[in-house]
Amino acid sequence: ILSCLILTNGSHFPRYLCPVPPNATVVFEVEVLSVSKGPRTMEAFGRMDLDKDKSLSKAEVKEYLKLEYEKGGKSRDDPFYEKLIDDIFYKNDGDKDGVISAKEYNIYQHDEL
Ligand SMILES: [Ca+2]
Ligand SMILES: [Ca+2]
Repeated sequence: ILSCLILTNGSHFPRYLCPVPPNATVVFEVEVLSVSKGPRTMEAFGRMDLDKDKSLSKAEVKEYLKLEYEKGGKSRDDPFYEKLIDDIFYKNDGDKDGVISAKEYNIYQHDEL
């Protein structure tokens, strides 16, 4: 188990390389997930957070959606984005203050998994 621990901490891969007790596997997977998903999640958040105030306003999410859709060659009209944003904020803005905080965004990402 000790050698497994070292392997797991050093890289994203070797969670299945060595046998571990059932309980330990869960812990390892959580650790591996938090390592491999965490930075990517926050990177996407940072890209959306244009004014870097660590929260996403509706305008920022809209900008991001527009960019993403235009990148895919499928630009949409405003009502389309508004509806999407309403849905996103309905699901993610847990305290209903009109912005998605980093914490709320992270919770959303985990739900998606
Ligand atoms: Ca912001
Ligand atoms: Ca909020």
